[in-house]
Amino acid sequence: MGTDPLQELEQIADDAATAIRQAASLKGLEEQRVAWLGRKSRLNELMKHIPSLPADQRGAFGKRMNEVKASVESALSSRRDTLAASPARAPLDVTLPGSAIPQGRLHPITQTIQSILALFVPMGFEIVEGPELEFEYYNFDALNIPKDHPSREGFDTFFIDRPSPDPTRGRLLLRSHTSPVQIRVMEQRQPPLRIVVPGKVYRPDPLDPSHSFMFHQVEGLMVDGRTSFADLKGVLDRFLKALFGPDTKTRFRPHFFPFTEPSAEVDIACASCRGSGCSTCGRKGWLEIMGCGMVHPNVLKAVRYDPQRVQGFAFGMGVERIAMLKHHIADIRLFFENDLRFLEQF
Ligand code: 2U9
Repeated sequence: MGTDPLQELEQIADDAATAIRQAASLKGLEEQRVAWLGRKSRLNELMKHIPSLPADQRGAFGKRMNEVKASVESALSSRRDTLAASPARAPLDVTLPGSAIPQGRLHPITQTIQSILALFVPMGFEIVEGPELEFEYYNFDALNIPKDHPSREGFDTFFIDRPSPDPTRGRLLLRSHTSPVQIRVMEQRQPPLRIVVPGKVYRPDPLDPSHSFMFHQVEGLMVDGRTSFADLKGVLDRFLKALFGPDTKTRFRPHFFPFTEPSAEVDIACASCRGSGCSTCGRKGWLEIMGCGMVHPNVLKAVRYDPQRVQGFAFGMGVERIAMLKHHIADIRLFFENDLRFLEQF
């Protein structure tokens, strides 16, 4: 040994600390342990020189030797903890296919509402929304629905069990159609008016394959000085051909609604049997798709429009029913169960 043993000891301490810090795996660290503390280590070699040191230096040298060993052991143990916590990464294989990131999507009912609205907007209709919590006045009275009409009964409307904040407008309820929004718009604005109103509506029907206590409607209203039933037929025929295909046949069948006169239900020829009759259309050859009519003069009067000067048409449709017909879905409840196996198909 040419150099001073104490100097050599400090050098070993430095070299060991650096090498242990650089160990990149637990296996490499074990090699470091053997190299610095094993039988053939530089420390062990140095130990052999203790007897040849001057007697008065041996104690201090031995003490320093033990300190260096202890610090090597503690460096090994702390590096072992670090490596165990972050296992060495497998080398990145850039040729592997990427993992697919799951994509979200809009609910099929939202998609259906959007495609319905997208057909009315280019015909000049403006989209309007309104409250789901309503006064009896907007849901019934202003729409020419008589006080004794069965739809006002508790089993056809959800009434809210607390005092009305404005008794002159009647009780509070969950709207049973979106029509109250059209009343609110007419109260605020003057004709000409062309609006479409999407939204949730509530009816206490027992759940079954075609009924739910909450569903969605899109309703529309056009009012001006000369709007006729022919305009109504033109707009709805164009809408239904755009939604169900250019060969779709439509049929307007007389009906009754309190808020329109005359009123009609609109059918499309069943696409499954082309009108000859099958199970989809109940062997009738036609599917009932929406209702419509000319706005009743009493409804115009309720919003202080003059029925002598303005007239309008209105229509309404159930969104779930349209989505079910379009996608051949047999049970409305599927829309509300949030089963991803169903939702991911849209
Ligand atoms: C005002 C005046 C008239 C809206 C209309 C219908 C006909 C209709 C049904 C379709 C299936 C409801 O969801 S459903 O059960 N709706 O048949 N709705 S006319 O008439 C109005 C609306 C507002 C001011």
